[in-house]
Amino acid sequence: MSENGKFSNGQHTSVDAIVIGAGFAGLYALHRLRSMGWKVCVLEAAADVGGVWYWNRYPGARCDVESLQYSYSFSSELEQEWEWSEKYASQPEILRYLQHVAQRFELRPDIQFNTRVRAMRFDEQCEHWQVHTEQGEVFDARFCVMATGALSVPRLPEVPGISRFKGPVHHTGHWPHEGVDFTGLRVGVIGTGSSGIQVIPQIAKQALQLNVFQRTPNFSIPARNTPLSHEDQKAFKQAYPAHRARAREVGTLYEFSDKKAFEVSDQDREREYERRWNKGGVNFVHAFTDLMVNKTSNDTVADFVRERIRRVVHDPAVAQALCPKDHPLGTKRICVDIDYFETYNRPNVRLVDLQATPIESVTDDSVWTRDEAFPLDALVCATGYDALTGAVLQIDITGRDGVSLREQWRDGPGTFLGLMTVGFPNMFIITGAGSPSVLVNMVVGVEQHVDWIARCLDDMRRDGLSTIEAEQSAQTRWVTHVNEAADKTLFPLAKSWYLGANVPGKPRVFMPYVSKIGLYRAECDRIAANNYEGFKRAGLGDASTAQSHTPSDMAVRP
Ligand code: N01
Repeated sequence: MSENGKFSNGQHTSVDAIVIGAGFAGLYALHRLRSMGWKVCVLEAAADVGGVWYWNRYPGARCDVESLQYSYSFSSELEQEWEWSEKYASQPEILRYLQHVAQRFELRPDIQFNTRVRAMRFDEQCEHWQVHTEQGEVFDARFCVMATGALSVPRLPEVPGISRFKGPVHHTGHWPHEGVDFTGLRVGVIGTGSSGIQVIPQIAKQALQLNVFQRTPNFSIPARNTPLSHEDQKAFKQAYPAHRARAREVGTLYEFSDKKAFEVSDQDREREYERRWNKGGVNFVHAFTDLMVNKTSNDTVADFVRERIRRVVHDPAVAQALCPKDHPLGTKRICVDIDYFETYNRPNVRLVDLQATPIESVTDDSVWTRDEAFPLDALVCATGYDALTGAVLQIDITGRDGVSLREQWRDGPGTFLGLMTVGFPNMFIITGAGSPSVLVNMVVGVEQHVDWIARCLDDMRRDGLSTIEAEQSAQTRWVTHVNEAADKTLFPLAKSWYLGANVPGKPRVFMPYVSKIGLYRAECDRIAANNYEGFKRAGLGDASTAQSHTPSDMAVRP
């Protein structure tokens, strides 16, 4: 890289692989590919590493996977030396961790920051990708790795007049770096998903008045966050090899049950929910094996949580409005909170139930529902993301025969293994639609994808090949398999972002692959070992070779 922090100095730059994004996925992709001798450059829109953890600086932001697990496993030195301060790490701590990783593995020299990719074109003649940035630079590489994140394109609510609001409007996914002081202000928060549920208790402590505009109530489980002592960590770290090996099979080390909900007595079931509720976290949804596949079983756990909400929230009408009713528990990403429901007992917090009185407009100083005006000084939108496909489709990508990815995915993302899509050779997507992705610990998913890509590139180099691309028949079968896997569960019953339901006009396709990551990993490895069955691989100018692929019989488990 040149002295001004740029690769290209305004000129055309050629490398072996371009990685787009410097979050968990991009950093590991750079480290892994570079260590195999590839010349790699990372293009990152932000001014530093971190991905979502760079942007999501809202108060209360923290991960709902335990910090000792939400971390890289590729370096035993790294996992031993880094000390986490809490069971669930806060955003600043995760960002510091990723900055440390960048420093420790000397990644920054190969990352160009403040560089947003605008377009990508596959040049069929030389079988290279040309990558165009918003600043007009052009990068060129045989391989492209989309490490663009599953939840990285924030969405503002489609509320008439929101642009007229005179006060500040902050999206949780794009929070000001200098922080926001809400002291003495009348604040409105729109959205009660994972981000809203984290930010609301924090703003409530500062604001003069907080109005929470809730369209759909969500299930949330107390985090029971605690500081992590050195001794706690030491014990876990000593067993890291075994923990990581297990995580590669199951994603996150939850306490998995081996019983169905009705295999135990009503009292024992209640006791188990109670025990897990007191322990806290996502572990709660693994109380019984059939909670995600049997609606009657799921009703028992949903009733338990609704009862807890009623116990915590003093005003029965508010408690009732906070009780989720329209989807089974866990079919939208379960939320994990610190004092969320308790916050509604504060005198300065009011729940505005948009199902009773929808937002009609925003004026320069107020949010208007059908029944009332809410004068506000600041507005916070915790209104989510264009998930899984948003970041990839934000880039104007053109593959073989001038086909645009936006056009190809008009009816939903088609991928083979979630890793590649037909007609876009040498373009890999990390934790994209069609892979377990957001349904598992993202770091485990990221490492699995990067390792597979690294092996794939190495095999191509060994075999003297220049292109790899998904084969249509394999992709069609994979998409069918992913849909069937989701249909065996309760997931499709929720209007969730997993399904694209939060973005008007987005095709309703269940995007993540519901599978244990170990089974998915085995399938990816089997395909690679079987001469990349289902992919076409070719040398420059060669006739392509394709292998037929049928998904092996993979058990489905959320
Ligand atoms: O976004 P969401 P998020 N008018 O899409 C509401 C991860 N994450 O940023 O449900 C009114 O879940 C919308 O209402 P409805 C995690 O995977 C993890 O909270 O569409 N309301 C909903 O309440 C998570 O699932 C962590 O009716 C509107 C909310 O906005 C994912 O990111 C922390 C509206 C959006 O919820 C996304 O979470 C944070 C409108 N026009 C995030 N439009 C942790 O690890 C939208 N809404 C803890």
